[in-house]
Amino acid sequence: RRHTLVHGTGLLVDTVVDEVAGACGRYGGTVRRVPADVPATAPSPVGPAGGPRRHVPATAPSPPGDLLLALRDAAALPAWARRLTAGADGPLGDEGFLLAGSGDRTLLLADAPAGLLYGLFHLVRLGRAAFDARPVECHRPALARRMLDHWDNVDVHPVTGQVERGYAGGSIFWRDGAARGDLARVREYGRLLAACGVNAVAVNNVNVHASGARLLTERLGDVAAIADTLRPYGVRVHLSVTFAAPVVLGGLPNADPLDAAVRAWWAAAARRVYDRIPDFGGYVVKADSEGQPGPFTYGRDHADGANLLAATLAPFGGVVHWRAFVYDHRQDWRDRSTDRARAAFDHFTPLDGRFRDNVILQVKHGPMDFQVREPVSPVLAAMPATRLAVEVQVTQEYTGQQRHVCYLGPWWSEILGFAPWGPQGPTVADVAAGTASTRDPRSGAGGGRSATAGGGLVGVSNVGDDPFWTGHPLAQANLYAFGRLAWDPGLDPVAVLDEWIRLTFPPATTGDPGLVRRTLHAVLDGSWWTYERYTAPLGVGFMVRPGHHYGPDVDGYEYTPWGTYHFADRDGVGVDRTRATGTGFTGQYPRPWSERYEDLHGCPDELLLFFHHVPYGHVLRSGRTVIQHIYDTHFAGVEQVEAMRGQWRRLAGLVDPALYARVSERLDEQRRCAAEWRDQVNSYFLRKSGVPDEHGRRIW
Ligand code: BDP
Repeated sequence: RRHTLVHGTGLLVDTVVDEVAGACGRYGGTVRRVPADVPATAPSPVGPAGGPRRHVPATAPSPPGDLLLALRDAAALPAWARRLTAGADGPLGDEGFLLAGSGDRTLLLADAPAGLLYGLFHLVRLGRAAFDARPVECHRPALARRMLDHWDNVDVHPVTGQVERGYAGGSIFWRDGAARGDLARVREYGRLLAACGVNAVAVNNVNVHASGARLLTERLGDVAAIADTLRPYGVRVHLSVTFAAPVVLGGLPNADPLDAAVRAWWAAAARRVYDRIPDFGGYVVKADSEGQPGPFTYGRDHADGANLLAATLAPFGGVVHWRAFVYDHRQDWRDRSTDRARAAFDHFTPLDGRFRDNVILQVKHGPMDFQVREPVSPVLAAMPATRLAVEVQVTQEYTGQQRHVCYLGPWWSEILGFAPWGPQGPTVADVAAGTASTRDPRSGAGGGRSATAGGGLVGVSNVGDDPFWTGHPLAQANLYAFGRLAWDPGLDPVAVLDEWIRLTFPPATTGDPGLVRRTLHAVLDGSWWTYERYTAPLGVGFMVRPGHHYGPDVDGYEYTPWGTYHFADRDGVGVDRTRATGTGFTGQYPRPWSERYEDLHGCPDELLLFFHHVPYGHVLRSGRTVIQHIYDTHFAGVEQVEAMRGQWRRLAGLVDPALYARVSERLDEQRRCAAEWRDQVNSYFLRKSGVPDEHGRRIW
């Protein structure tokens, strides 16, 4: 029950006032709004600025504020606020904020409106503790770009449906080829994103089908409506565009990036977009990949393609997210050059230094495709003169499709914390932040100009129109963790999960808060490792059913042209990617990792089969043989899922019944599917190898 004073003007400050007013409606307290040019010390009452706002009562004389949310460039702060912030003069940036409290009074200060908004959600996260006496603390996002890509089709696509790789119902943006008439859900989504720290979305699928393509031209009004809805929460809208747009939309004979008519077409398109959406974020492009058109058709390279689009967006401050997921999906394994893991590096590293400043090369975190375990992509350590974004998959295409519990925070935290140049050097998070070369000159070596800023973190969204947003209610934790780790990659993923639990199951709304919290941790904390145990072993990946990618099919992709193989035979398993005898992929890493991965005995166990083909009797660093590891982990994984089910049952009657039922039903499916994985993988390897389980357990 606070008396809040909000000091500042602007759309996002309006949102802050609305949010506080909403809280006052629920919990009591008052909120007053002071325009930026009126001193915060002005006597009350001051009515709400910027026209009447929904929840803000026309203020009667009100008590002095004990919570002040203020823009630093606003008129003079009261003396108590100046005292609290003495010594904290550094810039907070576009999105940062400062929090300080005397016990009686709390101050949240920002340099820009977005900072106030993020600061407000920080207060919400802290709960009552936000109002304790506290020394000044400054918060600034480590990554400037924190983006979710929606693979939403504007129409329902005959093969991939409404949301490609979506497991949470239909699109929140689109229905029947147009924007949904009622965008109330989109506004709620904006709020959810701001609360997690996300500041950008791409609203349509990277595989751009006909109606998705038209968003750039005749359906631009739909995009503008979504942008208007998300703007109050500081979220900028981006569009996936097809590289063939000048042909399919503009009727030109080609889309050659060096053709003057093509350039003129893209320039006009950009002008039209910015006329309608002045803060439009930019484009996302999947080119020359899995059937999408691209510059290769015209004998041009990806720098030619990306720079063409970037040049047209630059005058308006837009960027191009150009995806590095480029490989030939129509080839079989012929020789070392056809290793799919090598493809992004081989295509893109020769282009380092050639991309414009407003091109962001968006690199999947691993060299293959969002598997439950992969090494970090070597591209992230090889393009010092290019802005790089790291792309992760929040939607659980390969991690249980939101039918399985799989909390991905620990996995992303490991990726972001990986140090490609060795433990003393910069991390993947530094690369995404654009600070790698300033942290360690080695990473800048060999490059031309250095990247002016990082490309940030991008996630493929897991959200749909499902009442729980994410299908599996516990998959919301992944959305939350994505945003929080993008803001601060150094956060402990278990602590982030704890935040999510407290916010999602507020103690006052559950039967036994301590038990609820312990149980959710027991179910979620280790769930990524559990998923890994019962699926493809030791980093080898895939083994999923072709097409939809749910459930096991050990040889499903083994003899197809997609480039995802395990090479199991009667003697052994794994992909030889060494320089000595294999594809040479290990040579794409800088030292020390090139050497560690190359060395059979130095390679981390969990990635062994990604880098090496070994006999079943090969002894891991853990002391177990590969074959026994496969059996043991698959039995253990299923047992852990059974334990998760037992833990969850303790919450019957303690949490929302609909949520309880949804999670229970999904845990049953997870148990069934995990056993299917165990039985197929174990029996496959028993039959191939002929080596029995040393514990004599029954294998299918
Ligand atoms: C793969 C998905 C496919 C996507 C592709 C991509 O199976 O649906 O189009 O990634 O990232 O993992 O473009």
